[in-house]
Amino acid sequence: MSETIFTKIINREIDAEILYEDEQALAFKDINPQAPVHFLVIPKKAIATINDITKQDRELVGHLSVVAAKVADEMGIAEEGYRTVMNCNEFGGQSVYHIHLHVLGGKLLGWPPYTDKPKNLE
Ligand code: DGP
Repeated sequence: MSETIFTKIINREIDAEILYEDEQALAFKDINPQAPVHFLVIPKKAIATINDITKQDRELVGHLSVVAAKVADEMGIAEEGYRTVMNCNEFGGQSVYHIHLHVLGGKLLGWPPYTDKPKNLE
């Protein structure tokens, strides 16, 4: 798999506003926030998409949610609530091919996420 911008953030080759780090994961602010609080939680292991997650990654992927909740609490959004999203491939809106959990909060969020309602769902 080719290296993504997130590997460069892990390796401190480019800057990011890092909120949390441990041996397995990193959390940092999204460069293009879609909510008052928007950060990403990534595994240090480079896994391209959700489709590439293996059974061996189960604990690691679960750990991302543990980190998300811890940082959400530290950012003051835990009680009111927030959303976690992991996009997959083109239709899921994925642009960086290193899995990442978006954590969005600080405001009442809308649902559903698409803007053009599919015809079969009108
Ligand atoms: P996705 O579309 O789900 O693959 O989300 C990728 C997110 O990554 C997007 O919300 C913007 C963020 N992002 C892309 N490049 C950078 C970067 O260099 N630094 C930071 N902090 N975030 C980035």
